[in-house]
This record gives sequence, structure tokens and C-alpha cells, in this order.
Amino acid sequence: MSVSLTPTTSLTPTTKIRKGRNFVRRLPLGPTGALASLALLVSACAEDKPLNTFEPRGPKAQGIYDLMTPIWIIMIVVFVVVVGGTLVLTVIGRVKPEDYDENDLPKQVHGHTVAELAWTIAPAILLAGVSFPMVSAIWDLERDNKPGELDVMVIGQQWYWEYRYDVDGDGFFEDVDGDGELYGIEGDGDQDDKEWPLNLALDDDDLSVPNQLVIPAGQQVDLTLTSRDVVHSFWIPRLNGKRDTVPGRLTFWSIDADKPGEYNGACGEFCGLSHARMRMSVVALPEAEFDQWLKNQMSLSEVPEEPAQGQDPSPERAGYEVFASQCARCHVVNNSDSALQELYPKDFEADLLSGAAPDLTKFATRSVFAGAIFSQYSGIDPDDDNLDVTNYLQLAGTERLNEALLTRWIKNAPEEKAMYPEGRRGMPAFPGLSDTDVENLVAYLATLD
Ligand code: HEC
Ligand SMILES: [Cu+2]
Repeated sequence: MSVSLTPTTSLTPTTKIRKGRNFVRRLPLGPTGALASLALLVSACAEDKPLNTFEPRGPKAQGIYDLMTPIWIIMIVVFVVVVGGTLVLTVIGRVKPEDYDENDLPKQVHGHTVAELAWTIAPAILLAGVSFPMVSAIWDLERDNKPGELDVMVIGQQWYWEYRYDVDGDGFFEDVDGDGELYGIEGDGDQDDKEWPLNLALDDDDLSVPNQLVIPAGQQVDLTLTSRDVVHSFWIPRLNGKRDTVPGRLTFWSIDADKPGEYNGACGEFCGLSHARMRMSVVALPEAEFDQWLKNQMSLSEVPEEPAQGQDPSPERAGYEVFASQCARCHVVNNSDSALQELYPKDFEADLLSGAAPDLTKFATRSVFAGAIFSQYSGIDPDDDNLDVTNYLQLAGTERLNEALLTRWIKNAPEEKAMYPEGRRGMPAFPGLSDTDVENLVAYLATLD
């Protein structure tokens, strides 16, 4: 068989491009340019900008901003000189079509040593100059440059963030086989302690808080990041830059907030189905309030009382029983119920491919749920970063739980947030639960403060 190399379409142009200007005229340059500038302008005018690198609220983010500003100025000057110069020369050097003479060429310059040296050395000097503040800023951002006071492990998971507080200070890892040796960072240490899929035997003594990272304001918080499934990226623009979380690996980062407040973020690395709905919320509290928060998080949640003989159980108690039978196989709730503890020991590595479901021990103390996309309480907008943190510790006492949304979530979570429970990623729907069951579950969840 022979292959014909004859082109099937004629290479002879059918429309003659007579003059360059005609081609340019065909592009709607005016409207395109106007639209692009307008889009830029409008985006800069946004009032509420929770994900704004240009509004640093901590020393790390300030460091990035202080580096960015002078470099932007240099870039803009170079851009204006080069592009502006090109445009000016194009316009003043233009020959009218009727004056065009093929043989009338400008003076041809080849091998102009001075010019070539100049345009090689000038950018080299510029780049070398910029590299000093750049390298020193990168160095400043490295966590171990100045160790912080609180250690938190950040674990990315499809599709929410988990924060592990090493409260007892014995590290993030666990001696699973009890031989006194720990599995270490980057695969060294005791291989018997290795647990798939994290390749890290995480310490079940630590405090696990999903979705909302609560930190003391004015302190550097050291982060150790990893992931249970795919690569995610941790990013709180007003507190620091991005850092990837990689399964089976640890990366290090830190954040600090100058003042109490809420600082939002979004997963910065495409991680599948609900990537866009994997948000973060950092709440910085005054130090005394942070200590109070931590103490409460470490305490057990209450078990609703059993009904007296012959009486109906309270809604909370009924909800608790549904929870124990339907939800506790995935969700940890630390309480004093030894039967439940025996049945479902505290183990964050639940019945899921990605390894764990949110710890619900103190569910009602957070302002957001489901990857920080929904508000736990009516009247709080999860996208609005002006959460009144002075009220944060009292949320569960003063605000009204978002019961309607929670009800919809428990009945059919995959309808509220795209998930893949068939593949054991995310929370399944519970079509078998009656309306009363769900009502009782919501009543029970409201007690978890
Ligand atoms: C198969 C495991 C599994 C079971 C069973 C399960 N869940 Fe979940 N649940 C999850 C996962 C995973 C998430 C996180 C989903 C996300 O945000 O992407 C979640 C999230 C939640 C949340 C939001 C928590 C937060 O802070 O973001 C609540 C509330 C919840 N589940 C309640 C329940 C209740 C009530 C039941 C029992 C009816 C239940 N779950 C059963 C896996 C499970
Ligand atoms: Cu992600």
C-alpha cells in the first residue's frame, strides 16, 4: 500500500492578504481590549476579598507582599519601556502604503557589540538584583527558620481538611506495635508501625478537628502537612503562600495571624470531584480564649441521658442511638460511653478509602461544616470572612443551628456536595432514615459542644 503525500487541500491562498493593516483591522481590537481592561478593573473593585494576597494579615503574608510590590513595580517599568518603545517605534517608523519601496530598506545593523552587551548585561543585573530579596524571602518563609509555639498536622482528604493538634507534645506518630520505636518521616524508623495509605501511623491521642483550624492570634503556628489520597494544596492567602500536601510525604509550613479574626482559604491543587468545595477556615482567637477553646475540645462530649423506666427517650437520646448504629462506624465522637468506645474505639482511620471521616466530638463548636462550604449556624455566611470571633466560643449557645441544611445533609449528603460514596469517598445518603430519626440526629448533633 502506498501512502499519497499529496496534500488534499491546496496550499495556494484563496484570499489574498494584500496589506498587513487589513489583517489587523479584522481583529476587533478596540472591543477586545476594552473588555479585558474592564474585567480587570471590575475584579479589582470586589468588596469582599477573603482570598486576597494583597491584604496580608500576618508577618509571613506581609513578607510575600513586601517582596511582590517592588518586583511588580520593576516589572511594570520594564513592560512599559519595552512594549511602549515597540509601539512608539512602530508608529513613528511606519511607511505609508503609497510610499512603500521594496528597495528602500532602513540601515541594516549586524553584530553591534555595544548593543548586544547592553541588552545581555542589563537583564542579568536586574535578575541578580531581584534574586537577593527573593531568596531571602523564601528563606524567611521556611518554617524551621524560627520555630513556632504550636504544632498542628494538616491532613488533606477528598474533600475536607483535618487538623491534628499534638496537644501532649509526644509527636504526631504512634508506636503501633508498642516496641518503643516510631515510624519516621520519609520512611525511616520502625516499618512495622507503618499504616496505609498515609504511610504514617498517626497518634490517636492527638486532637482531631475537621474544617476549622483554630489558632492563637499573634503566635507562629507550625504546620506539618500531608494527604490521605491525592495531592492537595493548603492556602490561606492572607496568612501565607501555598504549600502542597502530598500523600506519603510530609511538608512543612507555618502561619501566623496578627489579630483575631477569620481567614479563609481554598484548596490550591485540583484534587478531583469536589476540589472547588474544599475550603479552609482559620479562626485566630486571643490567647486566653484559644486556651479555653483547646480545653473544651479535649473534653468528652456528653451522652444524652437514658430515659427513666417506661418513659420515651428524649430526641437527643434517640438521636444518639441512631448515631451509634448508623454513623459511628465512620465518625468518631469521644464520650464516656464505654459500650460505644468498645464497639467503635477512637480510631481516626475509619471505614473509608481515604481513611477517615470528620471527628464530630465538638461538632457544634465550629462555624462551618462539609469542607467549610456550609455554615453551621443560620445567619453566618461561610464565604464572608467577617465572622465575629468575639462570639466564637459561644456560637453553640447563642446562634441558631442550621437545622434545615443539616437535615438535608444527613438525608442525602451527595446531593448537597458532589461526593463519591460508592467509591468510599465522602458521606453516603441515608434514604432509610425516617424524618423523626433525622430530626433526632440533628438534636443530638446540637449537643456536641
Ligand atoms: C461511610 C462513612 C460515613 C458514614 C456512615 C456517615 N458519614 Fe457523615 N461524613 C462522612 C464523610 C467522609 C464526611 C465529610 C464529607 C465532606 O465534607 O466532604 C462526612 C461529613 C459529615 C458531617 C459534616 C461534618 C463536618 O464537620 O464537616 C456530618 C454532620 C455528618 N457527616 C453526619 C453524619 C451522620 C448523622 C451520619 C449517620 C446518619 C453519618 N454522618 C454517617 C462519612 C460518613
Ligand atoms: Cu483538595
